[in-house]
Amino acid sequence: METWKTLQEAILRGDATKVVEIAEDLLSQGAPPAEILNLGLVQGLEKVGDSFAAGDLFLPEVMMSARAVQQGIERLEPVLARAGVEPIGSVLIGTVKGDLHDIGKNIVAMMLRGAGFRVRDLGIDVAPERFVAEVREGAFQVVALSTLLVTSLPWTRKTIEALAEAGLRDRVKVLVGGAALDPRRAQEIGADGYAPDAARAVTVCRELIGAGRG
Ligand code: B1M
Repeated sequence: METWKTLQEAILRGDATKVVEIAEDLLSQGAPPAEILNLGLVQGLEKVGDSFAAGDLFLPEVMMSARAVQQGIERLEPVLARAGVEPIGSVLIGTVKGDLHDIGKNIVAMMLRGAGFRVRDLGIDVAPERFVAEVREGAFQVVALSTLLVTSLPWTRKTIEALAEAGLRDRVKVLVGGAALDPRRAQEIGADGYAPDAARAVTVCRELIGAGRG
């Protein structure tokens, strides 16, 4: 039987084929997809991050592991997403300028879709003016900004300021999250909400649009 440990070992090796194979085996054994995601894929990548911080892994290896996790997530997405449900709200999501990290942001987007939100994902390295243009064009209730790098934090603040300067700040709520943020920083930069993980991003989004906890 495949285990979280064998999944995490495959992630550390950056073996995408094996990661997808183990995720499929776990699914067919009846493991809940949310557990495969959180106990297998996300924890595996956290171990990669620890090894990187300790100098035991180098950037190309981290990239291989990240790619393997991304493929595992893509395999889980159809099982996690709930199809054919009337959207409960619309969210515009992206990783802020200067930041290329997207795995956490992708999980947040996936969980929001699974919870019934319509999500438009602008990807990574998104400039403030792009967010502004999209909010002007679309009917979004929440703008969700992901920031992992401390060096990109000023761009999160600038994105919120750009929405205000464009006269759009009252039209949307701003949710922020990612490793560079905490509740205090979120408040300092003028966000309406902060979530430490994808599950709580769903809860906070629901609260921000007044849809309750569901
Ligand atoms: Co980079 N990286 N990285 N990296 N990377 C970190 C973030 C770092 C902490 C590693 C370290 O030094 N220990 C460090 C940041 C330090 C800092 O700023 N304080 C770092 C660095 C320094 C860098 C580079 C500068 C390295 C270099 O070039 N020397 C470089 C920067 C490139 C750039 O962005 N301009 C870089 C590059 C990369 C890779 C490309 C190799 C790869 C990214 C691949 C990809 O995303 N497609 C990568 C990775 C994989 C990591 C680590 C190892 C893992 C990140 C991850 O995906 N975690 C990371 C170390 C770590 O976090 N332990 C690290 C799993 C993911 C599920 O978690 O993203 O935290 P996370 O998302 C969570 C929550 O944060 C939250 O929910 C998610 C799911 O629960 N969340 C939100 C995220 N967004 C949210 C939005 C919300 C709400 C919640 O609302 C809007």
